Amino acid sequence: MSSTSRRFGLAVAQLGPVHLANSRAGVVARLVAMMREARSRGARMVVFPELALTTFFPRYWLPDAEVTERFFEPSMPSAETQPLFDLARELRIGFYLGYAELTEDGRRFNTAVLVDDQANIVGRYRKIHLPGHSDHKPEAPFQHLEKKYFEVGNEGFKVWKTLGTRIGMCICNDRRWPETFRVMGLQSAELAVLGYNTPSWNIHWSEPPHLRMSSHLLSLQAAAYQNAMWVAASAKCGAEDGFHMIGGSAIVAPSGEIVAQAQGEEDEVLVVNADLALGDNFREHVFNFAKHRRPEHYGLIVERTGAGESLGGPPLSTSTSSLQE
Ligand code: CDV
Repeated sequence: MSSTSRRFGLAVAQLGPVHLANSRAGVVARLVAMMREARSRGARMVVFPELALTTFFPRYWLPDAEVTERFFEPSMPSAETQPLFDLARELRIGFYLGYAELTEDGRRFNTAVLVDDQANIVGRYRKIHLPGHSDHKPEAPFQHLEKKYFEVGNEGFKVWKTLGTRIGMCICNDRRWPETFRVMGLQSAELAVLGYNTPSWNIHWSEPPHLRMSSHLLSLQAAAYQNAMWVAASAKCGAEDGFHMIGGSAIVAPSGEIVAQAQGEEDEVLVVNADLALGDNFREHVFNFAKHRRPEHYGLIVERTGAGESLGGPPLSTSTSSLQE
């Protein structure tokens, strides 16, 4: 039996390039315009990108003090981001915003906040899966210094009851890890929201560029389907000072189907009148966790970080089994 529909106006605001020379005030003006558009098209919530207020600075090797000074936010809201909060309260719309967080005691996180339709910050998420490296790679065309500029998030994957639903947050690289969404699913999330900055080129190996888009969409679709939740993902994209990042902002239904996808690499708003009840059938049947999950067989997921020896049969290092072929 299918449940009665529960509609939720869900918007993703993709952001085109933000160059080093662009001011925060200019970026916030673009976000404000997209928030207005999202609301006028019926959205209850709008999802903005990861590190939305500045260029994607982890591509630059710079002195730590300069990075902290130029790119991090010591408070949220701040004078520059206050217009977003004011408009959210006026229009009665919630939002997700990614930014570089500097804590009072000087710690740095890649963070997102969840803001309700009265402009209260109701949730905070600090990015857990930090990609890239911490050393300087002068031979690479650009850097990916998230491991240098941020600490690993220390607050876990939570789900917030707000805006009439249950919302989980994550950031960019987290979307490639199934654990991210399963932990949200186990807290009955109906919607997962995230922002991302995905460079079109992989500096570690010559990955064909088209795979960047396909693995991005594949990750969102698998996450949505396997956890019976809506997934909304917002890119910062296009060429920032010549460094290209993929677009492909998308809203995915609990069926795993993409129901909206950005057409270009500029500022663009997607809105879907999402039926939150669509997830119920999946939660009650194929992904009825209480009925079908077998955690007694999943121990390795929390016991091991890297891949190791097989639990049965000869050690992999000496085995001649088909596993090695
Ligand atoms: N900002 C990111 O986390 N970017 C990564 C890239 C480096 C692969 C991503 O997963 O999209």
